[in-house]
Amino acid sequence: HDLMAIHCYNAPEDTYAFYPHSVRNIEDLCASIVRSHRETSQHRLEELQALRWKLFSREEIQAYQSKSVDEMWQHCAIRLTDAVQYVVEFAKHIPGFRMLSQNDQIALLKTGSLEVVLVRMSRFFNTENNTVFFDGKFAGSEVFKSLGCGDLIEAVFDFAYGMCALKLTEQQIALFSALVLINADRPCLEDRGRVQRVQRSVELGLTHILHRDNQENLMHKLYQRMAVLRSLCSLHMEKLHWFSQRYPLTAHSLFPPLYKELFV
Ligand code: CLR
Repeated sequence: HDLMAIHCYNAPEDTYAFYPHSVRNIEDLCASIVRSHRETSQHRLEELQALRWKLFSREEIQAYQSKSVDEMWQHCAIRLTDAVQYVVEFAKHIPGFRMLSQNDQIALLKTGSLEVVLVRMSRFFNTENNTVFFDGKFAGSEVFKSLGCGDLIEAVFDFAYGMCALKLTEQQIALFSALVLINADRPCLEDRGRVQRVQRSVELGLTHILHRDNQENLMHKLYQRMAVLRSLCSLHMEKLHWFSQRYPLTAHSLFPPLYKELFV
């Protein structure tokens, strides 16, 4: 059980964040979430900006395209799992998250971690040529051809493009990611009321930031993005199901344990 690594101890110093009543507490809550996002974001925006024209060569693209289906799935599953691990770290430092039962922490991560990875993908996306930072360079959707799920890849790239169009700041991305994760409507929650209280505090934080930035109109668009995220994740599950029927050996012995635990 790899997710056990998130083993929760009560963190009394977080208690105030359960329901911040004053603006000061809302600001502290936002600051914690933004700090956690920054510390777990893998690459700073300036770094990515500097690399944005580092593209794969024709030969490198061909090498990805001539990988076998299972080889490419395994490769992508490893990359995704790595990204999920950073999201688990991010979650642990959202005030209130560690006060949830271990069951509820795991339930939220199971349904939300891939969604947060996809939100984070927009930071790694170049809209000028529709490429994503992958394996050290920027890759177009053709790089993922050998996975055999072009519709999923197109949908994921479209989503990243749409997220970029919102031009969110790092702080807005941080708060939105926290809101995607802390969702009291997820299945299998033990103490929905408690999750709801944490969710409300994060919602207050996001509202506060959007108000401060004079962008309240974004809230509605962000809720629309959340609906798209759900459909992407169910498409991912569908593809994974198809894949593991076809290649049970790879799915069972070559996928990273955390990937299996979350999705298979
Ligand atoms: C997302 C933001 C993370 C860093 C990161 C790591 C792996 C990347 C991912 C980002 C975006 C989506 C990605 C993934 C590896 C494979 C996956 C490019 C940039 C593509 C869409 C293929 C999905 C294949 C599944 C069907 C297994 O902080």
